[in-house]
Amino acid sequence: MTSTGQVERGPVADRSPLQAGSPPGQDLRAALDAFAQAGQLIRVTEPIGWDFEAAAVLWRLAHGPAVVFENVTGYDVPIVGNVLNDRGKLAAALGLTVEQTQQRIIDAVDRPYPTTLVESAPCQQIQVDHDIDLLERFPVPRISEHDGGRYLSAGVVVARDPDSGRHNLAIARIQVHPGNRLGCYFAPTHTYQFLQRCRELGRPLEVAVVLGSHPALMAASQLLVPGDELEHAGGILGQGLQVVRCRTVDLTVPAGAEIVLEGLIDPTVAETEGPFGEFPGTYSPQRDNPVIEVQAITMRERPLFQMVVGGTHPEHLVTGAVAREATLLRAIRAVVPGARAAIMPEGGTCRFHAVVSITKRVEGEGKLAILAALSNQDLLKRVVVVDDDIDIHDPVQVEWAIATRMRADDDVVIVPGVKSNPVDPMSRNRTIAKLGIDATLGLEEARGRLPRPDVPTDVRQRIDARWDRIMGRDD
Ligand SMILES: Cc1cc2nc3c(=O)[nH]c(=O)nc-3n(C[C@H](O)[C@H](O)[C@H](O)COP(=O)(O)O)c2cc1C
Ligand SMILES: [Mn+2]
Repeated sequence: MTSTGQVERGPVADRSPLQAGSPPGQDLRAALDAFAQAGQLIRVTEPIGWDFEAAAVLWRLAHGPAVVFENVTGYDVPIVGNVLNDRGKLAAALGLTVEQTQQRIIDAVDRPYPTTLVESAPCQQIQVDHDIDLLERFPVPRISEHDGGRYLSAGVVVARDPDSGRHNLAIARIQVHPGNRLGCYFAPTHTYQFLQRCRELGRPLEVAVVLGSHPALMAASQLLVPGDELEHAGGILGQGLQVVRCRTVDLTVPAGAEIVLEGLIDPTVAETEGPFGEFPGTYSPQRDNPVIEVQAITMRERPLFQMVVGGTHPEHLVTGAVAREATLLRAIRAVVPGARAAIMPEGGTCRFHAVVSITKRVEGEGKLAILAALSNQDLLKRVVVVDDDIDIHDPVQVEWAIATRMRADDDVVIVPGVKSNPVDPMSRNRTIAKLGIDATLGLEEARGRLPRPDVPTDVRQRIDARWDRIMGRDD
């Protein structure tokens, strides 16, 4: 694997704004256009099967371009993947740098944009409300070898809080059975809580599964805040999200979606779902889980079918990372104003580990950042805090900071027995120990210290300017 730093600082991340002066588009097609301009899109015309083959190609291009499979065996619907497999993709779709994107997501939490309701929408060009056989209509892929079946893996589940009425977004794995029944899994976060509330109220939960989304919507779906996530998606886009009313459920969905499945979850029903290859690099077991009964499909005329490769594929990891990193940084900044950036690296599955850089102003801020970070997310169980001269995207620099700025007896914090998340394969009795490493220098130690050994900057620049000649290349 190449170093994460190289991946994230690639040509996509460093692009200047794509459409200076004009707002970015809001749908998957606009994002694909942005990727194409950045040289980050491939259209495959060779026949590719939904049965592991699309996943195999996306694995081979793990951190690479987005892919449109134009010719999927047996279907007239293209598959799209690798839309958010690299932080630079979201940045490119927004016309921002990776650093600006992190700040944009933080701002989106504090400043949601109201949605704009439209009457007619691309996602309702075609409407189907009978003979709903999803496997006949869509090239639903098989992804990992031991998955229990064919899965929608990029479906954003839209639902409303039964009490407040606000809209929530959550990507969930969804197993497609023949006909109109979908098996799905919800960890005990918002959608799960809504379902519990519906059980108390004795009514079904209305849902819409949105397939084919702008990466800003995918990122918004991963926010761990209790706001209206359609409005937060607008905040990330920097413009109000256009939405349209669903036809058979009381929900609104992004007007530019490719495919929308409208349905109900009866909270008293559970059927077999799984196994499914999950982000920790383990399979979730087969269990009795909720079922969505699809009652209507709306879609574009020639829709694109979006997928995310499950398991430790970078798209499953990074899609979950961008919002988590931003809200983590926001929480740390509330107590350590000099917190500069946060990353949840792929080695830690973009969920379990974080690295945070701070400009330390007061002694003890490293430890304070640890405490703020570890309490911010249930999955997060190891955080490393470094000084602002460390590039947190470069695992070698982070390790160097730990090697040269940490004393294990003073700088390590372990909190045992913290409530964990059930998807952590190491949780025991539903708890986990959390680890913090303060790899920042003490203020006194930092004072008067010479910089890291290197040649003088002006000499380096002189040598750079003469480089081709020194290497014997003609100009
Ligand atoms: C590709 C992908 C697949 C996911 N699958 C699931 C899933 O099957 N069940 C689940 O609870 N969360 C899943 N997640 C994580 C949730 O989408 C995420 O935790 C989200 O913030 C939950 O939203 P909520 O807090 O509003 O419920 C997945 C995330 C990604 C990126
Ligand atoms: Mn939520």
